[in-house]
Amino acid sequence: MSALGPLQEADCLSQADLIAAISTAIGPGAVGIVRLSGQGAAWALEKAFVSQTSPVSRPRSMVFGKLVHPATGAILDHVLAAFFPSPCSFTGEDTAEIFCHGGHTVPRLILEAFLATGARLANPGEFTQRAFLNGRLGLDQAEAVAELVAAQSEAEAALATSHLEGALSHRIRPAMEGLLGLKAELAAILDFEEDWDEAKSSSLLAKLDDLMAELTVLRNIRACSRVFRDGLRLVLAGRPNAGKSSLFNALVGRDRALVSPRPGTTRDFLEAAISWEGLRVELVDTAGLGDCPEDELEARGQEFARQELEEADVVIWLHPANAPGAGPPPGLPAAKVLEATSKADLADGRSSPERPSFSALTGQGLDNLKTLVLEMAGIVPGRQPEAVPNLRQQKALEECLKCLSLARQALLGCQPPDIISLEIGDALDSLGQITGQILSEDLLAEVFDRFCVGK
Ligand SMILES: Nc1nc2c(ncn2[C@@H]2O[C@H](COP(=O)(O)OP(=O)(O)OP(=O)(O)O)[C@@H](O)[C@H]2O)c(=O)[nH]1
Ligand SMILES: [Mg+2]
Repeated sequence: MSALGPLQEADCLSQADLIAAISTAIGPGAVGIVRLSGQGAAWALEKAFVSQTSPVSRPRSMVFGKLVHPATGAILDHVLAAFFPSPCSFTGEDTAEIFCHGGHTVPRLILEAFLATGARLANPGEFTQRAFLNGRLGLDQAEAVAELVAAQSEAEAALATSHLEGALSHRIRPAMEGLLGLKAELAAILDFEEDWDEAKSSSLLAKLDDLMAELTVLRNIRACSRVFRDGLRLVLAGRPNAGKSSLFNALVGRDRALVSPRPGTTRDFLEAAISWEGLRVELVDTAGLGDCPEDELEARGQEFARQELEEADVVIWLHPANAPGAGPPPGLPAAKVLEATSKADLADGRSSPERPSFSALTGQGLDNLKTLVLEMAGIVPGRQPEAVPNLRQQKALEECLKCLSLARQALLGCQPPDIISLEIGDALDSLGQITGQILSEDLLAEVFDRFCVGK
């Protein structure tokens, strides 16, 4: 197994057919980018781009010129073009990029001009897929490209960038090398009939345990760091009239939810995304959970609220200072509930001193509430993990650990070395699915179908 490194200039890639796509979002915008990659990119560029100097003769430089339709000769736009010869391009193939005016029409006309030269429309993620297949990126790094494009907060973007740097495979590769070492030791026992004694087996067991511990740490990261990937779901709950919608509005910074002195105002739940310390927080306002709902609608609202309590990462349970009521429903894990006193401006010395208090009306105590929520979610501002597996990678890690515990059992049960080696081989295959060293059509589709066209 060798680490995937950047290709050397001398490496020659066989190039796939020519693909083209608009790489920027469609809609009003100053600049649009149309991208071409594959065999014949230089030819297609020279057919449709007219300038004093050919970008093909000045690789990796921006050249100003006119983009014309190759069949009609109609001038479509004044553009900048750049040519990146294989293998030193994003995809590893000959690539051309056209920087044109943005909007709904010009990029599309330019794309059509290239399709007229014989290029075909790229599939979703096909540029990144080619970069991966040509060894420019590991599979985990290719997935990081999609994560970066989809990032909705600074925290998600920082994590995706660290994945793009290869943070995940940097943690997985040493484990893969360790497992290959174990396989080699087992093969030596088989091939050279080395002694298969207790000393040998306990030395293998110690090494296997170390590798399993390493991988278990990585497997467990997701559970405690998921919020950096997926954002934090913060649910505001309490009895009717507790001040949930007022807190929701205060945190969102505008009047988004209806507020009224009449209990039972909120029925449907309301969601809004806000950013705290660069972290995406999905804020949810819910219907009040009273003793007995007055009608069918209130009952359904309460059902929604209970569902939201289940799905929350953190729940703020509000006790109004002027009418303290019951706590959260039983069964809700205490570790995710922050009980707080609302309407602190009406306190009259009645609020419980152990609970944090705030007033949505005056803004008093809101900063403290935010700090407490972040603490409960285990978030230390500025300290976030470098690698958090996505769901696909997590599944592969779980599978790998399952195979390794089978190998461990086989080792403890004094099974023949080839049985143990088989399990370790399966564990290696699971890790290889994270880095992309083990590939299948299904795996490629699972990863790249989630991309957008042009990436
Ligand atoms: N003085 C004071 N009044 C508040 C405060 N927060 C909410 N209220 C009042 O309390 C009443 C209920 O507020 P809401 O925010 O609608 O309460 P809710 O929990 O969303 O109520 P339901 O949706 O009916 O369950 C309104 O009259 C608000 O003006 C506060 O911090 N101070
Ligand atoms: Mg409400």
